[in-house]
Amino acid sequence: MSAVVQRLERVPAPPGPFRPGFWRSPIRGPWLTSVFGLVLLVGIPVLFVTGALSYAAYNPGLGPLNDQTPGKGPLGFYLFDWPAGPTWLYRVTQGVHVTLGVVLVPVVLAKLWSVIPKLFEWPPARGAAHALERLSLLMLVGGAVFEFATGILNIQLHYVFPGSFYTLHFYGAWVFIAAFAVHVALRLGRMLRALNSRSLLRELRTGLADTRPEPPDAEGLVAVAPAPPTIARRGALALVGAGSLVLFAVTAGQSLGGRLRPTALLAPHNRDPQEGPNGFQINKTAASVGVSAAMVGPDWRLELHGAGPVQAFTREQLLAMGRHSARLPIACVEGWSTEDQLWSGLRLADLAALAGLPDAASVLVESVQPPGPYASVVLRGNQIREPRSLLALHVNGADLSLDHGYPARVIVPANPGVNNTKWVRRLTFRT
Ligand SMILES: Nc1nc2c(c(=O)[nH]1)N[C@H]1C(S)=C(S)[C@@H](COP(=O)(O)O)O[C@H]1N2
Ligand SMILES: [Mo]
Repeated sequence: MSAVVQRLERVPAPPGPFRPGFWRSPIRGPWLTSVFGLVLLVGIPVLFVTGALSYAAYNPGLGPLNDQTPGKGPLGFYLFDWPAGPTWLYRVTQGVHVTLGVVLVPVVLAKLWSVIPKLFEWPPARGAAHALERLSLLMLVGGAVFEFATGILNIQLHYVFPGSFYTLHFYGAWVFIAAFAVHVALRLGRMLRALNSRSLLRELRTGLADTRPEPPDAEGLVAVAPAPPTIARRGALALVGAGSLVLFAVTAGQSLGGRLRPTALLAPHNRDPQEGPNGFQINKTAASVGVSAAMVGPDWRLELHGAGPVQAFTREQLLAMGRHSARLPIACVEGWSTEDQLWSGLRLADLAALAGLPDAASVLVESVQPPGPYASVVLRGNQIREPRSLLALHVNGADLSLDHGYPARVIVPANPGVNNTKWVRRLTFRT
């Protein structure tokens, strides 16, 4: 190793970005890098925790149906029974996850810009420790780019990696957070010193004319031959902050709802479809997943499996069995959510009792939809017992529309949207 390193050190740096004089921004330096770093130091753990919570909310303990992630084994160590309430729980955790992820994009880009000379360090490795450190940075940068890119592609292009997004994003998150933890452990002291080296308030009062480079640093972030400044540090901070603010303004409405909903220009489900009781976001229309009106016509039956013989009910029979109501939102893994809608139908708990398993530990919910993603899910005992968990037949006083799951759909408090199966045809309760 050391022989290789010695030989490399004698090789002159290739021209271009590997040469010390190439990077000339006069504002690049440890202080600016640390300001962006501080924002990410707070933001990334929130992203990670809310993402990990979303994974728990999928109820992956219930077997391969809800959780397509193979061999997750040790990474699922923290899983717990996701609660069936408060009703807004998943709206909040996933709204924060997606909105914060979008809002941090300019900060991540600025942070990468601020350290870009390090990418072209010469020689590429000065020994084993340095090589290892650079490898961990590769995992850090690669992990960050991968996580942000897959997350954003998924919400914008609507499940671009059919079936595999979840797996990619999940494993990517663990690689990224491991590299992040190493990076923080190695750099925290340096970051705090750099932050203390200048006053933020003073920087905010310093205009272009008074902008000077930071003092030369051992890290090689500060330009050795700085160009005259074209933007002050406060200008750079304002640019990044404004970018984040604009992204927030055109995204957050999809989760906040109300009068802010139309402001969510970047949200794939911003377009509030129609007026009327069924006039709230539709994720997959019936047509888009191969569900036709004929499949849920007069021949439709709800099959109930449990302890006794299989029972089958027409919609009229279900309607005659009574009606319970609950105000619940739909909160999608993509981050958008609806206001509470008034759902009514039968309690899952009552259906479990009817199936002869009042203490059912789980229920397999199957849709008339052809087999594929989201055509079936498993719900847990605590979700079945929660009295606001419904097999809904009505929403906001009207029949469910075909796109919202007519003749019957599941709606459970705090459940990720993806587990609220539409066009239900069979419930299989199990102990
Ligand atoms: N059968 C079936 N149910 C489904 C889906 C689906 O594709 N097929 N999509 C799910 C997803 S991802 C969400 S967010 C919610 C959205 O419900 P909505 O379209 O009524 O708003 O339905 C869920 N139920
Ligand atoms: Mo969803």
